[in-house]
Amino acid sequence: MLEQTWRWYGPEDPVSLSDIKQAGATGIVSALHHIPNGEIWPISEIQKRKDCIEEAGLTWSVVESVPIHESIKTQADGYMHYVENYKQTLANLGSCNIDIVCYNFMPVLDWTRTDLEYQMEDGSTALRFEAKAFAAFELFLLKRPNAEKSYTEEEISSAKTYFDSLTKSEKEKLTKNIIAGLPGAEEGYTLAEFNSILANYKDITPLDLKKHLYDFLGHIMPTAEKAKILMCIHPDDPPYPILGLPRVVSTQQDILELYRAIDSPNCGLTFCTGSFGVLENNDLPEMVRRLADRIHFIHLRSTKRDSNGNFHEANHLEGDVDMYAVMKALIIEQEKRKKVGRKDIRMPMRPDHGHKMLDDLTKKTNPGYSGIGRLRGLAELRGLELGIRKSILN
Ligand code: DNO
Repeated sequence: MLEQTWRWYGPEDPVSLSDIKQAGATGIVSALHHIPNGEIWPISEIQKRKDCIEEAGLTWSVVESVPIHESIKTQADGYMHYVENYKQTLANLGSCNIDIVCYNFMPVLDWTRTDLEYQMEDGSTALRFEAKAFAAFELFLLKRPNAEKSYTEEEISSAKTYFDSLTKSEKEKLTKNIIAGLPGAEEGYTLAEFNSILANYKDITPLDLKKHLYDFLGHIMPTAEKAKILMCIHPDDPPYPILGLPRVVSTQQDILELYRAIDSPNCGLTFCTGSFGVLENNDLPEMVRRLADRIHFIHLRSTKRDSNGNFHEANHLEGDVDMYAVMKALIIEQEKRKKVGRKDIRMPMRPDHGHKMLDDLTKKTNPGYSGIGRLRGLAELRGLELGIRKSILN
């Protein structure tokens, strides 16, 4: 079976290690969120988190994420200092036998949603990205210079109608949802800070950003190899440009180019079906097959998109993702690895996000990271995997 893992934000997470154990996961996905982005993670702090996970009878399977400092993405003056710190953090993680590290290369914002409590028909709530709400934010709340160039007349007028219908507190909520930092994003911003941070990218083209990514990986890969760490980049979420920012990790082509540019098995991918799945042209099962040998970590969730550029997070086995075909391709890859004697046969997967449902609805939870919603996701995915395995391998 794929290793069943679960994201845990540390001792402050409202979902406890004991809850996670009862959900049936064995591996933990965690990060030292209390250490500011760009600083070295000391061995003592890594070991402390590891001990705490192991005392609960679980293992620390993946680090998600060691975040990349903004100045590395823009190659601002002095960025090599942060590259050196990153290398030291990897060496420290390696010395504690942590062997998989997830990261992303999204400018400014990690993942983006406009609505964190979108009402589903069954009474649960989901995360949603609504195009006109996002347009209303950047055109009329953020007032980003030149933002109107990213939209048609029609989109601008529908965003304006939407904006005018919002109350003051709804406007504040929308702003907060977008820029205050969703769980796992190491940075949050105020509206005032935001435009100036975006401006750092005004002369950076997608090609430049790609080069910055490859430069960064070129610098750190020898350390990752020596520390026996598999690096796995997480795709852009959503997988298309927003806020006029460049995006370089959205498609199969992007990943193939990355594999080619950094020709090391330690330079791999977090295959996130929810992020890639928002683009209709991303053929997910085909992507698993093409990119398989360097998939080091897997996020499984499904999104449902519509023709207006909106999407919400569906139940794990519903929505647009053909989870059956994705799972089958992953199982085939795992069996292949076993056959050829590869060491990286764990292939950790986690149920990514989940609805707020049942008792989640009355609790404070990290958006997307509710206990029961993810438990449902994991249970369904585990069943799917078991069914496919029995039918193709026996
Ligand atoms: C959202 C997550 C992301 C992810 C980072 C990886 O739920 O999938 O925050 O952790 O992009 O660096």
